[in-house]
Amino acid sequence: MERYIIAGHINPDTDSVVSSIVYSEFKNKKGQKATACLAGKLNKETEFVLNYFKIKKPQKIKTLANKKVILVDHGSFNEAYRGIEKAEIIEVIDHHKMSGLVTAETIFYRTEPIGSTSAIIAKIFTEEKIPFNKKWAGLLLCGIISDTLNLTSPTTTTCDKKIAFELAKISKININAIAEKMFNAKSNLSGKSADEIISADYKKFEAGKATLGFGVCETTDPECLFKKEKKIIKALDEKKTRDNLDLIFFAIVDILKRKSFLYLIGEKEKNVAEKAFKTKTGGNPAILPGIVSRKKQMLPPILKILS
Ligand SMILES: [Mn+2]
Repeated sequence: MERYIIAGHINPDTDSVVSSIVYSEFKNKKGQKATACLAGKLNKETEFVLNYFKIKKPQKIKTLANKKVILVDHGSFNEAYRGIEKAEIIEVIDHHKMSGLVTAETIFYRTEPIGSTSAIIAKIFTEEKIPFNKKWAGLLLCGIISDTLNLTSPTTTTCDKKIAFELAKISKININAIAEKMFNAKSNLSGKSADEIISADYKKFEAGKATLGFGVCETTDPECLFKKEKKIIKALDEKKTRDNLDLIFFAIVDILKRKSFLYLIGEKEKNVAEKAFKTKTGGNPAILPGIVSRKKQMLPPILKILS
């Protein structure tokens, strides 16, 4: 029997990593061979989560080429690990907008407009009547907490909440307590360069004829980032050139005060942001009260202006 590789997106976050780990356990339970693979360096939050449950981090592989691959938490080549063009995609489980995945064969493709891939994985266990163990439940719970900012992001659905409470019961974990620990771990940026900070949670999008890059840093301590402002702006400038982008955005998301600081490094970015958020942005960064989600609140108005 051939082994499946289960891969999350590049610039991995907690949701993508725990989804790949727990889904590989599910596949193994179903008698299929599957291994989770790591699509990049773990962020500090994910490191904390894996340590907390004493789980080894997934192995890194050189390439997905010539492998049978299951994609979790993404469904586009843009965000996939290297070698995907030459891989055989078997299955996709995701909660992002569909963006141009082309396959040679019919595949299992599951996407739901909910707050996290982890919640979809939990649903699959329930549907297939596979019981969770405490660790798997705890891992998926952390994936939900991470993607939904502890069930507060506008991406959160009642389904995420219901599943999170069930997983908390099974894993015997206090949701708020572990969320605080995760967010503190995530906010520890010591030893990170400005380029690492803007690239850690970074995605590329096509909009009309434009290519844009959009980095986000969710934190409980924005002040620590403001101190690195000059270096961050320089790093954004360099990345824009290096990656051949038409526009680049970077948002610091204040998890506790529920607002964002959006860096606008050029006239193009300023014009688009002013129209998108219907605000005279004026200063740099532009302050966006109540806005915390790139996927649901920042990106859609920007893409609308550009297309
Ligand atoms: Mn996700």
